Amino acid sequence: MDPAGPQHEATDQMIAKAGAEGVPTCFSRLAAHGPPCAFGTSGLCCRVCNLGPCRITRQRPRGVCGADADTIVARNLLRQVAAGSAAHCDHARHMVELLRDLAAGRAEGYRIEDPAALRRAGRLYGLETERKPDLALAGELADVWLAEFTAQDRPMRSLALAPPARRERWRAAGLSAAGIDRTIVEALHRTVMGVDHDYRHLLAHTLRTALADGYGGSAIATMAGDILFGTPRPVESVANLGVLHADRVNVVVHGHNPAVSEKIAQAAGSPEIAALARAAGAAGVNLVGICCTGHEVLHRHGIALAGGVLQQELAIVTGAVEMMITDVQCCMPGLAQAAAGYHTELVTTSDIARTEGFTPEPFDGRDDDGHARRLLARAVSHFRRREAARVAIPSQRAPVLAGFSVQAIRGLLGGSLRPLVERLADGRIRGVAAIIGCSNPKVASDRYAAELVRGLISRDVLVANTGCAAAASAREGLLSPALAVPQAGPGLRQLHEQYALPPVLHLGSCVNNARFLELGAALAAELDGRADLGDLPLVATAPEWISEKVPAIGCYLVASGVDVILGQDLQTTGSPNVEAFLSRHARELLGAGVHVCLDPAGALGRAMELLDSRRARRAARVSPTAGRPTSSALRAP
Ligand code: SF4
Ligand code: MSK
Repeated sequence: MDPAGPQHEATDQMIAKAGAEGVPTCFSRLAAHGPPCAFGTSGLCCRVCNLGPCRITRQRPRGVCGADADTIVARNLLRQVAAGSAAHCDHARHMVELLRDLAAGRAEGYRIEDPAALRRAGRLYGLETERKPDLALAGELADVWLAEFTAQDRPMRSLALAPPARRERWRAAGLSAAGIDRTIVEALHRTVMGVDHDYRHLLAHTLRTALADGYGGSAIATMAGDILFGTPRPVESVANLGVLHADRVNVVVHGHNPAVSEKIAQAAGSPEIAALARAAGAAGVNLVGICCTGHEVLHRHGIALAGGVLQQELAIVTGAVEMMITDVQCCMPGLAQAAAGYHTELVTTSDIARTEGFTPEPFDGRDDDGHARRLLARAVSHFRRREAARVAIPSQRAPVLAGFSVQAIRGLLGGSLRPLVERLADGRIRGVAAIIGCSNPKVASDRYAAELVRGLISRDVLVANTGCAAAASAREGLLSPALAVPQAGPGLRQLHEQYALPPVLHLGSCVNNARFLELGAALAAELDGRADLGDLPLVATAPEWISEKVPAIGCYLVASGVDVILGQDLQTTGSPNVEAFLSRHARELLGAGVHVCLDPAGALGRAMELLDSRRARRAARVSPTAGRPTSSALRAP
């Protein structure tokens, strides 16, 4: 099966180079695989016990145990969401453990980079924050967060990050998640053969598990990252494969955990490493990022972004990468086959991630600075082994303005979200759309995301971008205000003119989708204090998805009252009942549902319909004669 259409130019050049040099990539492996299995695609394959595996057909509507399509599809989705949530939550655990170790004096070389973020988070959990040294507060907060993993009989305290009206909806629907670990363990228990077979019951736990991700794992990882490494502020940089340099030692950081990449970034800027690089005949060391680790160093340090998940192997195919330093998630094992064709050393820095062909170099909080310097020195030593004749770096690179945390947005708007709320109320801005998720070689990568983002901003919808979808926008120049503003509608142009808030906001990595929840909650609070995310003109789209983390994100957004439009089906098409639950029943229960629009024009139309109907609903509920302030009436334009 061929990728469905042309990839972006730089990506296409490297796919062609890989083909000419006989280097396998996910693109060539996809072609070799042919169409994917229809049972897997529709969710109708069950392999949770050894009576099977069972595949459901019209002739065989039940598995050997008697499970029907609804049970099997719902069970598979819950397992997917549990796995995706576990990835975000374990990432959060690592960040919290680092914070705890720092407070206890056991994390050499780390510090509280942003004390204001520490105090902000402490206040959210009701801690006394004013008369306490930073490290004491960090220790207390780490304990509170660790208890979010182990809570047994009470809901997670982090659910209080959502507006009160939303929490009441979860309570009424029985969706308030208990501790993260309990919720995810229960998801696996329920889906073992012979436990939970009611698809509605399974799907309710799917939403509960996703909430443990959104308000637990993703929000905690985001807050802890800001405390330890700084809350992002707008920073200029560049993106695409053209950020690699032919005359420098190129080092790529890749994965999701910001702790290691922070240390690598600090070491890469040291005079000692620069001197080593010069001695090796290079002009210096060029550090760039891929995937969400790339977003972490982009939005805190302005380090260039080479690409998203689909560019990881292609960066190596340039022949100009001396070392790729990976941590966790989305680091393809196929990197080893790509690197075998060049001089690139692959390194894994996480104790839980091992891949043949990767050198294990676990960072453990002891001498991480020294460890980072030693790794970079080794990367420099590989420079002499580079084959100059095989180096081909695409020229494409686009300017980027990244780093729009909610605090940064509020800062640009003069200290309050009121200017944005007023514009949402009077229709100058028609909504806020999160464009999130992966890039998938099965579809025409970037086209969907770019067309949708362009369409949204031209209709005065502010876009919040994360993960590989943000990398796609970056490649298209849509994260550059200079290039995006002329494509925006009058409302967004005026917002930029007055407040320097661009039409497309880079919110960061996958766990930073929690910033979209934070923005929604802050807008709701600014609106009238009783508002819910479901009352706001918010929508989310995942144009393409690969990782199980994306169904988890989609489910916590829906549970939060944000409609989610997917550019590709979930693996649930084998059960019309499951699909109806996610699209219609979820809407009755939570005010939002899952929609699938396979083409960007359809997605744009649906997004505008959803945003405008939310505005009309709010306007109908809050009539001017009721004496409410007009700014709280979200009118359709
Ligand atoms: Fe088949 Fe049931 Fe076992 Fe699934 S749990 S593999 S449907 S017998
Ligand atoms: S990196 S989860 S491929 S967005 Fe967060 Fe990209 Fe998807 Fe990984």
